[in-house]
Amino acid sequence: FDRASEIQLNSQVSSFLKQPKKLLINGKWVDAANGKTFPVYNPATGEAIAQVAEGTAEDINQAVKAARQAFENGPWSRITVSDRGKLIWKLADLLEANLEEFAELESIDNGKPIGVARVADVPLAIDLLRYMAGWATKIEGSTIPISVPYDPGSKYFAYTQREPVGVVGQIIPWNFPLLMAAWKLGPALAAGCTIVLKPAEQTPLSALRLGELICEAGFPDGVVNIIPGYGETAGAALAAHPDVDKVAFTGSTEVGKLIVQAAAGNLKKVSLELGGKSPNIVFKDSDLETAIPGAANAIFFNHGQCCCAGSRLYVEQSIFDRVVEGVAEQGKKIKVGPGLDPTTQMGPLVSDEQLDRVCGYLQSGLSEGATAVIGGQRIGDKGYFVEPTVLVNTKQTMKVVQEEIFGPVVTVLPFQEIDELVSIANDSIYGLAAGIWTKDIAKAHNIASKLRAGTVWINCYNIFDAALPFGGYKQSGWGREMGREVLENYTEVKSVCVKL
Ligand code: TXE
Repeated sequence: FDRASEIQLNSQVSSFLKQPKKLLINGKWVDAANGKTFPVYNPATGEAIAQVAEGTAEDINQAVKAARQAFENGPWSRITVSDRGKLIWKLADLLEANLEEFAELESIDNGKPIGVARVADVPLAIDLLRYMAGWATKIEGSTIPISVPYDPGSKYFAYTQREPVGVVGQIIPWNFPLLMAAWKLGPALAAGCTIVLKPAEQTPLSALRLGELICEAGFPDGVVNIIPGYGETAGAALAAHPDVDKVAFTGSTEVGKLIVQAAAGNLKKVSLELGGKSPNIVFKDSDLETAIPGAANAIFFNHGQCCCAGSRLYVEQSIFDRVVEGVAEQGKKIKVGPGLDPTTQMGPLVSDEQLDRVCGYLQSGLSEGATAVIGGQRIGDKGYFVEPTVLVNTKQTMKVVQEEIFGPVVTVLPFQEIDELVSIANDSIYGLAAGIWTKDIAKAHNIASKLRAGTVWINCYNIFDAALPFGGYKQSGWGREMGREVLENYTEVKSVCVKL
């Protein structure tokens, strides 16, 4: 841990960190209207690594104005769908050409292991952009036969077309900073929208670097505007802005509710990807060789800072001890360290605030009678490291079982009957994801159909593809990211009816 500040940065990353970090408005990099900046920290050391222009309501106004102008009058409003797709593809190529730089930037800003950013965050962002580039030319309407009872004998030709929803505000979190930017920008651009993106204040760096690539790719001015800043100021102004047609948000359920209220002013469209407390279920007939590492990966991947983390592990009674021991064994083996150390498997949490939140949950669980088989504490006093933790002796009603911890903490509970299992698995305000481990395929499908979750993984976990929709039931959100479904978020349907 002590070596964290000594790790050498790649030269592109060091030179990027040294440049001033401004706002991208109408194709130009500008200072914040109030001239202020805010610090960004390396979570492995707690040291400030950059100062970033702090966008507020005034900057959001300017950015929305630019996005409106680009949507209505600029070259983007006349571009062919094919050229739209080519620009998105070009952005993906530029990202690929700079993969190593982005992996490092993501690691130093968010804390995640560089090896993970290199094979997951950046490649998934590239794939998503390419997948969405393909959709630009395939957003179709349909022709619809109609009969009009009060106009007998007349003939009509009716069709629908999908049009871009307009100016879109996008507010993203810090757990996958680049990937969340790609998830949001890709479909909005494919649909022909213009965008004001607000990255999370903890992790704005990769979005700003992506902004440079957006300019380099040749997107017209004003199509993508990037305004780093705080949620309560820049984010709230974007969600409430009367000239924004749609807001897309990923973050906490609590803020998701504020977004809905803010959006009510002009009834802008809203899509939300919020928290989760996903059940991961291991049956006695599962292949434990894969189920045990799978259950460990479901919670420990990205330090548990995943909205779909398999944070409630339910294990069939007869194999409970074996699975607990196995998952604990896996957790113990994880090498925790600074993200830039190539041997690190788990980095620090993103911020001191998250560290406090996760430690608060650990204390709450332990004081209510839970036992930590492994972990349960912060590691050291520098950086925001927490031990991988497995909690047993928990009860369904405890806070640690009901609330999203967003850290490397799994609670394990035994079950005996399938009906009881389904009811405790669904006993959550959330409904984002779930996992099932069994060799009995009929049982797997049967339970999958009963779980109130937007994604169910069977004999696997954390599997993502740009083509596979992702999103939540219940308080985990509205709408879907990725796949064909996400395009619904960014298009309006127009019905056109012609009397022949
Ligand atoms: O999230 P926030 P925080 C959950 C997770 C975590 C908790 C808190 O449980 O522990 O949320 O994290 C912007 N109007 N998730 O506080 O505040 C903010 O600037 C408009 C789950 O970091 O929701 C950032 O860009 N915007 C999650 C974004 O919202 C506002 C990922 C997310 O921050 C705003 C992150 C406001 N009033 C946290 N307030 C997931 N679904 O993956 C904040 N923001």
